[in-house]
Amino acid sequence: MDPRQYLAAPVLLAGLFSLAPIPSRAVAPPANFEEALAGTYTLPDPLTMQDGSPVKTAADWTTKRRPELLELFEEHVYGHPPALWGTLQFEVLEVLENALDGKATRKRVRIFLKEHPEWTGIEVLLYLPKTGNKKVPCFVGLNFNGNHAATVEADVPISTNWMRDTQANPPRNKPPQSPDTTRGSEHSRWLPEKLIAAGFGLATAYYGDIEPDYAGGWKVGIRGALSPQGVATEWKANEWGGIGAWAWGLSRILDYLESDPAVDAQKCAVIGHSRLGKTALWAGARDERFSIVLANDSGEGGAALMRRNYGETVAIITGAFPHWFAGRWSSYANRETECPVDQHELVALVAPRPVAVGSAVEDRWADPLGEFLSAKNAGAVYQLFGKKGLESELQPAVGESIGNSIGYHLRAGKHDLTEEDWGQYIKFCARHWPG
Ligand code: GTR
Repeated sequence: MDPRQYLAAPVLLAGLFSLAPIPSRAVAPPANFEEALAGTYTLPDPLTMQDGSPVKTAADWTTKRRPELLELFEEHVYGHPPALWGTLQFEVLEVLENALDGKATRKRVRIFLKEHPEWTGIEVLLYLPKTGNKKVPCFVGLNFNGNHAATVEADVPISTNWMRDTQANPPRNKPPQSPDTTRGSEHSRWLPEKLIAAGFGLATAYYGDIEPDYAGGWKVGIRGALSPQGVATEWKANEWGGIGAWAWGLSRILDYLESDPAVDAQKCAVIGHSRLGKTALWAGARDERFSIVLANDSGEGGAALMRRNYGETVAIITGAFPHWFAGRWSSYANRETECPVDQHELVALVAPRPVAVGSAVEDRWADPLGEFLSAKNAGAVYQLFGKKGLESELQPAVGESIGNSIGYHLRAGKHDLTEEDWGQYIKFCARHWPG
């Protein structure tokens, strides 16, 4: 699907909220790709509380500003998730000791809620290198096309859940596909063999297990299940959207990993690409058990600064994908400066844990410079902890990475999660997880 199809999409939810006198059907201006027209802006200061008082110490950040910013991101961008979900249960469906030519143990685990059988749960595909009794560090990420697409192994069952049809615009609810066409189709984004060889485990799950990615998908996903009104729910402007739901799912996968004695749950890095890069960043910002956060080509609503007018904008993304966010975020279409937060503060919410942002040069829709500037401007918070962010004022050369506790790399090529990106993320994690 080409998101540019949505350039003139109306912002349906704008005007529902009385935050400002905005038109009820704001139209998204076309995306700008001229750096000279990206506009000027002043970023909100992560080190100033909303009442104007300064954030001077790491303790001020941890006890006051971090909770305040999390609340602001929930209220204005991603929505509040529910506080309770009942009893989480795990069912180990398979343990295969000789996966990936004998180099890995493969597990399949179903995560579900005892009190909500109407939600079918999350099936996790877990590959772990053979390390004897040594617990292994793990990458944790959601995939776009089903677990059978993330691997070339022929005996990983094909997902029977809703699939996104990338040919259709808008995406339609597609019946399960034949294994012949989708098995391994996302292998190049997950490369379990490479991760295993580097000594890492991989836990991946299909994002559609948590909530199918279309406007009414919540009705059969976790949001519908957990809402007291079920499918009759009328979402309030500050309640969670799809990204909030998928991020919730990532935390439930981590709940399972904490219970698996083969996994080093102190070394679990959350990773995602594109809309799932936005999701990984939000999950990692909220859930401090993720010890490293990796956001690949995450763009608008991810690492890219919303105040920069370059590539996808709030108006465009909330017009095309209103179900991803809290309804309120669409009210900032064409008036981003009114939003109390910007995305460098989302990156900063990971502090003091390491966070890496990856961009691709040709991925102009995601605004690579905006992703860099966000990572750069999160640095002030890391400094409170005596940690270094990006010391350079400039993006690195293509193919290079920079940074310390905040990492950034710029890859040649298009919007994708590639072997080169993985090389950068493996290097970043190995540096922060010595031993
Ligand atoms: C696009 C959207 C981007 C990005 C991408 C993806 O259509 O405009 O923000 O999320 O989808 O997830 O593939």
